[in-house]
Amino acid sequence: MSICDLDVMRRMIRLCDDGWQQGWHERNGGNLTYRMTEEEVAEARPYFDAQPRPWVNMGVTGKNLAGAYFIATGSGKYFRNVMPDPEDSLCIVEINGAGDSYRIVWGLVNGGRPTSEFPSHFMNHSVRCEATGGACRVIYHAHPANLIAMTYVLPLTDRDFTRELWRSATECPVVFPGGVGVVGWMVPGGAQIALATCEKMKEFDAAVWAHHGLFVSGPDFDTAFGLMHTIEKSAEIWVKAHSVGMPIRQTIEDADLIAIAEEFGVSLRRDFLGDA
Ligand code: 2HA
Ligand code: ZN
Repeated sequence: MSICDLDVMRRMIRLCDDGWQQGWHERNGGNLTYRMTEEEVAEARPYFDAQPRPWVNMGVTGKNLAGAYFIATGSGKYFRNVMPDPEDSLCIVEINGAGDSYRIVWGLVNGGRPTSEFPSHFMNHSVRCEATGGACRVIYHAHPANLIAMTYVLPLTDRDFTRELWRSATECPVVFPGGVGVVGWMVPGGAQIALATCEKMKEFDAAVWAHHGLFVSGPDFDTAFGLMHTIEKSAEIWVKAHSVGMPIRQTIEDADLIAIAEEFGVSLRRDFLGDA
């Protein structure tokens, strides 16, 4: 028995491998963090290092995450290597009582630190945790190519992306009835993109990063991966339909979207329906 046999670790590792298999994680692209339950921390604690590594200030504060534990991918680590070598690629970090620093308690056995986007993930966990009454546990960032391609040709608005994605596959309005937010191009890894993403994540559970990728959140690994997968699948259909060289002849109309929402008992963002 090793820590990697724990159910929570197996799910974390599986998502990393699934994302790699999808082609969303070239080189060290993408990052994943998971906020552990108390039971999961108790199960993992026997495997923690005898001596935790030093506290590192994050430059951001999340009061509601004081004392939380996260499993995180490592900075510069490759999703491709997570399944064969999780101890080298992943870590568990503990957040201090002030909610402004972390320390590594397990993993990254060959050195390193959590993902370069950790402050961004941490702030988004704080926002999503608040917005969902504690339900949100996963923040996942990937580089899905079709969605990125859309950011070169569509206006970078929440409404434009949401409408095009909803209309590109019938399941979309059911899977993300709240729509998606869009963040304009920014330097990755910094405070500015973290803040801009947080603003979107107060309203949406997914945020498109122009010319870069997608940020999603969810209560568990399956839901977060499923959201990434559904959005990218829809983007792929959109790109294909717009690439075959024939005009778009028909689509899912607003009345159809409303009918889907009624049938499945979800409420679509009304300001994304009808004429702008
Ligand atoms: O981890 O994807 O946005 C590498 C990245 C940064
Ligand atoms: Zn990225």
